[in-house]
Amino acid sequence: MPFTQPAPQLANQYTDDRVLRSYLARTLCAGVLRQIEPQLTEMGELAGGPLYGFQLEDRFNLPLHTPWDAWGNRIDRVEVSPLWRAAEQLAARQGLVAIPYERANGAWSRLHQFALVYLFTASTDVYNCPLAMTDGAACALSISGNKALMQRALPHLTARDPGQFWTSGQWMTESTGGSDVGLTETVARKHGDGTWRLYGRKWFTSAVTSQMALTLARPEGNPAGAKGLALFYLETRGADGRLDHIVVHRLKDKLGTRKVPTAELTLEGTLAFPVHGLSDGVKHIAPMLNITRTWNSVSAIGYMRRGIALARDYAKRRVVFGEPLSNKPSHLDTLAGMQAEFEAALHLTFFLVEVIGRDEAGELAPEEKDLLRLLTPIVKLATAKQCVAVVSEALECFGGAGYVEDTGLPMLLRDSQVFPIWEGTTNVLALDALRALNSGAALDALGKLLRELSQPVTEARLLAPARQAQEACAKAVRWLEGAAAQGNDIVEAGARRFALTLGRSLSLALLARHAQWAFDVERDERPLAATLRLGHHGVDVTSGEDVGMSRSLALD
Ligand code: MFK
Repeated sequence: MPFTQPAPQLANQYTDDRVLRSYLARTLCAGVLRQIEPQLTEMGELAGGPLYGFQLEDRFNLPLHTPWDAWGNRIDRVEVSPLWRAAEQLAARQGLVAIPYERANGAWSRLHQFALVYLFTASTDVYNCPLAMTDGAACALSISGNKALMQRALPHLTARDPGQFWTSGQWMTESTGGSDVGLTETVARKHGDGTWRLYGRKWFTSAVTSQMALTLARPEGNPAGAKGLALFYLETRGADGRLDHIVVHRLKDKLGTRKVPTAELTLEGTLAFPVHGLSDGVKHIAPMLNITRTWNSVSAIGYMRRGIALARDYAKRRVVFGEPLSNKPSHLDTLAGMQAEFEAALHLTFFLVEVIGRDEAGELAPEEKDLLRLLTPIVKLATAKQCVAVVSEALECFGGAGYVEDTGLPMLLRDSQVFPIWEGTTNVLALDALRALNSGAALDALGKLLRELSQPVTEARLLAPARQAQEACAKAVRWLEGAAAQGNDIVEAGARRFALTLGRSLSLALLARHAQWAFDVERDERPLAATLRLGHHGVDVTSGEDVGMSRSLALD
């Protein structure tokens, strides 16, 4: 018989996840953990078993757009894959959007939700995208004060009954650009009957199958720029079930997220309702962006974990040069490096989730609100970059098999590559982080947090990384002060490295704090090893003198 290689297998993705379980054991009180653990176990079983198998079988089922019916009627039917249909049912039943709005566990409800999302995400081919936008829309509507729209949409967006559940789109991107949203060309026209109707072309509308969308448009006569835009709510279909003056031109042919039906479409007089006044649309959609950016971070750690889980299992099954890969020191060192980045990213992301949960429960002090505004972009940009690096490394752990489509592995990398791009690229988010500094209040809060995180750290081997985190952050702040004196170009040029340093420093501090706890309580030195390794990878990427020479290096 010729040799055949056993394929990698996934165990229960919750019970097998030391890092998540240890984090939850430290963070949650025993009662809450006891209450949510059966659901986490169930989701972990699905994610590592039936859903994973379904995902591999569903590989060729891309969304299908049928513009016309046989008789020449424009229908723009979009069908999604069987896995996506199942994922929607599952997501609704498990309350993946509903949980933080039901708030059964108070400030911990966000953690409950996102722990489930983290387990769900890598087995459902980016169904997290419509869920993220649905959660973002529910959040933006909840704080809009628009009672009519809240009463109309929130019961659907947060429904657990799949028959009642709606998803929402977030239609921002136009061909003028996904970053500079103030250039939006879509116009909102008030008709004689008092209704608002939208006219314009949306260039990148993810999950066009959604029942509603939040979108930006410029009421006629408003000035150019972001302030002149307004936030509108629309329902995609009229009472007759047909698309409401929306023409879908085509679905995008993308590198990854290929199951997501992302469309180019034109609004040709679609009925819409202002959510919150007739200006400041970017400001009013920002709460949605902050939630979708958090989903992005949670999804990034979910994909890192998936790559590592598969690579780890495979290392025990793959025999080379006379022994399993799991006996090879060079391979183990590679896996350990990936694991350290993942553990840091997980603690960073779930820290953000904790703060959001406390914010929604009304528990944040004003300076913590400033910190939250800063955390969202830095966690998103740092984890997205880590995810691409870790998942790329995971593919390499399989050698040639990692490059072959029917292993399901290349798809992981293609899907991961979206995390630094959508919901704001690394540079756009770095500039957002600068805006979030709020005259230094957020940086003061971050410095205070880093000091607090270092206080419980007493184990001798953890002292240096805890100090390293504080020093790197302090150095970044000094860099910013110096750069500000040299002018805005220097600040902008160094913004990415500044923001990455803040994100990585905080993740190191969080990891060290957790490592101390795991060392004391669980007698586990693995988080300590992850902390030391991350410290060696480095967290300080602050700019030096070279930053002023970027232009000539980049272009000449
Ligand atoms: C897996 C999970 C993810 C799945 C989701 C997939 C969905 C994909 C489909 C998409 O929609 S992707 C497109 C996502 N697009 C973006 O993320 C936009 C990226 N660009 C930015 O974020 C720019 O920074 C921004 C458009 C916000 C900049 O625009 P402007 O015109 O320069 O606005 P400005 O002046 O900075 O901000 C306007 C107001 O909003 C300000 O408030 P004030 O008017 O009171 O001064 C800002 O403070 C506020 N603001 C902006 N960003 C904010 C914010 N407030 C809170 N949080 C933020 N993040």
